[in-house]
Amino acid sequence: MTSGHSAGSTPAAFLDDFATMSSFGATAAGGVDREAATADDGRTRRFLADWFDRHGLTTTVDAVGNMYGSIEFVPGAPYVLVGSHLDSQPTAGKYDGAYGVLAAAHAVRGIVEMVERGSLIPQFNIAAVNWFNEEGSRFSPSLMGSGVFIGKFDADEILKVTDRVGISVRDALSDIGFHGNDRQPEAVSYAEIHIEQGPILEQEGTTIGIVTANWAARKYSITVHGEQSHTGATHMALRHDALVGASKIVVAARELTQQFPEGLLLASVGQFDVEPNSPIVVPSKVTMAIDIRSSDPDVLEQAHEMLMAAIDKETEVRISIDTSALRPSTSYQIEGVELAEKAATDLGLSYRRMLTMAGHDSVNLKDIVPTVMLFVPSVDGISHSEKELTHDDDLLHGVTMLTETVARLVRGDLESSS
Ligand code: HGY
Ligand code: MN
Ligand code: MN
Repeated sequence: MTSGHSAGSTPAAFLDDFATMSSFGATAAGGVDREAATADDGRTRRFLADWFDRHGLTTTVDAVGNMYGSIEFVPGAPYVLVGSHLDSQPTAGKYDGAYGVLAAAHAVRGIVEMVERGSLIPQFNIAAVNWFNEEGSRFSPSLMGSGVFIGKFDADEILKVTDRVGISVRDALSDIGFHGNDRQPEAVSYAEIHIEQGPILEQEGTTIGIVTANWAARKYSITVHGEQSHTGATHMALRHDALVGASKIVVAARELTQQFPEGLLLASVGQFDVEPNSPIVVPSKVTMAIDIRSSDPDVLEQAHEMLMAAIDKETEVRISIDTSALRPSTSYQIEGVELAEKAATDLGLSYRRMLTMAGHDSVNLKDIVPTVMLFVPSVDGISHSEKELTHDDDLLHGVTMLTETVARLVRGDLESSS
């Protein structure tokens, strides 16, 4: 650990901080397990709040647990926000989200130093952000904190959402001390950096990805209703086996992807709960979550129709669609893409434009302010796995790139280019 204030964002300090951060909720296989508002998420958040404090940033927390580490350069001016998320999937990698939050904190610190040195004249204020529950694994839907920030979700409704054992967002955030009541800062623009979660940058030997648009996605929660009976004593003709019905949907999701050219449609059932889950009982109920995505919105809609047809065909059980959410494919503002391209060129970093397959808080933020989304390479494209890896030099190039991008946003380059 660095000894404290004004340690700034040297490579050693960043890697040291990242190692400390990765120790919270660490798993034996080198990943982390810190779903939203768990005790380990709370520990990581306290580390971040302490970091903000030691580096002269003011920590505030809003009602849905979004954390801001801010500094006001220009009284009353809006904020350039830069962030990502500290929450993880269960048994996940240590980079997804957490890298972007720490990179944001270091970028903000770097910018404070530029302002103090007089090498940057700020037009706006700046804040690093940790958005609550990006992953959506413990509490659904995903992109929750940023969704409230942009006004897509109502904070009071979100606070009532419960996890699978009935704990509400409000109680979980209160338990870890992060159900705040601070005001959300007014945003003027947003930047985020993240691991790619795909293999393209690594395969091409490119250092920085600049995201132009997100893939379209549909997420469904489905309940398959059967009838509970004895596995050893019920005639086959009389069974209404919820697990058989659910299994057909699992296979249908896989087969959907085979109806399109390879790589155009991705689909899986990621969550699956069987009731009562006893060896001698024909299952009465299965709840499951399906995720389908495509770079082509028309393909996604065709796949949606095919999935609905497969569900309608089922006769042994009744299937209800509890929630069905569309995340449309939308573009990041071109002026932000161009700003990032100029920054990468000036830094001498190789870059390319690309799409994001995964969701990010930036997908929400770009609906209200110009937003820049950056990627660094992921080894073998692996993510949502303890095997997730990004090499240290790529992490550090990303921090440099993010800092330069955010410096230009704070300087008002977007406004002067329009
Ligand atoms: O990709 C996802 O949907 C997640 O929110 N990251
Ligand atoms: Mn993420
Ligand atoms: Mn993720």
